[in-house]
Amino acid sequence: MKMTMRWFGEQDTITLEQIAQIPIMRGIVGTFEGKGGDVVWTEADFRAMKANIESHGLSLDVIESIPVAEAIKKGTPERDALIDIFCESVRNMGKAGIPVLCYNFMPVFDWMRTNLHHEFPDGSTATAYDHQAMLDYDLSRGLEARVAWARGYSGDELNAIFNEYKALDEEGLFQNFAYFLRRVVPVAQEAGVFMALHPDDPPWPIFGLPRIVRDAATIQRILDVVDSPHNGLTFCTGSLGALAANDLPAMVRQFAGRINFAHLRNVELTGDKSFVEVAHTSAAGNVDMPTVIQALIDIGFTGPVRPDHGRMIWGETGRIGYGLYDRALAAMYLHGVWQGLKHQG
Ligand code: DNO
Repeated sequence: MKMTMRWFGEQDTITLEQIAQIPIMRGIVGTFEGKGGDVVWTEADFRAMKANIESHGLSLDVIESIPVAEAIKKGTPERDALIDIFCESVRNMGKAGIPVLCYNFMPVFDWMRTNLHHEFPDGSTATAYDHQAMLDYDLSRGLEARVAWARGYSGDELNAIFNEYKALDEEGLFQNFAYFLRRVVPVAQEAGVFMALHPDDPPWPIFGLPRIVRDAATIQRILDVVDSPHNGLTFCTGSLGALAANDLPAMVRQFAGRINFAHLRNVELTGDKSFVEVAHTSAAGNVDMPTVIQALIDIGFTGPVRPDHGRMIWGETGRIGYGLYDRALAAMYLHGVWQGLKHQG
């Protein structure tokens, strides 16, 4: 296992110096924030990011994410040109020597929460998702930007989006995903890049848009489209842990050899399709972290791992889920559990 931390680039208020001061931190999960999947991400840009990170004694292990254009998910005629662009970016990652690409295939919206400031009795805050609150939104009034969304949407925009996706059911989305994988995975393989699909978050449809990466069966079907370690997974315990039926250690074992990256975080389930993000420690929520880590050790996982969404603690303000303090605590916790279990084994 190699401990890494997500860093959003120069505009991140958290610096590489700060990250490098976390004792066990070895790598960075980087991105070019705001850059779309409709332009080629160049080798020169990747190399510049890598050199900057390496000058702080860290390595650039993962790009999270190159966005997959909506036309690819919808399967409209422009998709071929956009897949070519995606492939070119993957080739450039390979040339720059960056081994893992985390990406997702969620229509339109990335991770979604209904409350960005859930307050715990100790005064810390985190995000929460309540399905009923989601269903109660009056979408005709639009939606403000959410955690991973660069912007909000007006009621008219939402209406247009839902119309464009109206004809697409889960099977249609799967077929479009399979088309994408058959084109991209061979390129990734040649480039030496390991694709790492992020599960849907939350792992069920929102706003009636299909979502298809949620449990062992749906993931297995996607991995089987192209049977290659380059067609792999980001094992995200927070996303998959939001479904109580998901047996996380069993899933780790099932996907041995196909897990290219791990996001380790915890959620507390608060009802049907409802949860709160909590501290990473086992006692704080429903994810039993040592059993997941034990499973990763058992399958011989040596890839990058990162703490995921943290709480806001000690008065920190900033990017929700991506403050420094709680993620640094989490990294130390995850490392400690890992080291302890390895020495026992
Ligand atoms: C949230 C992240 C996701 C993830 C993308 C991967 O913090 O885990 O936004 O980066 O879904 O493409």
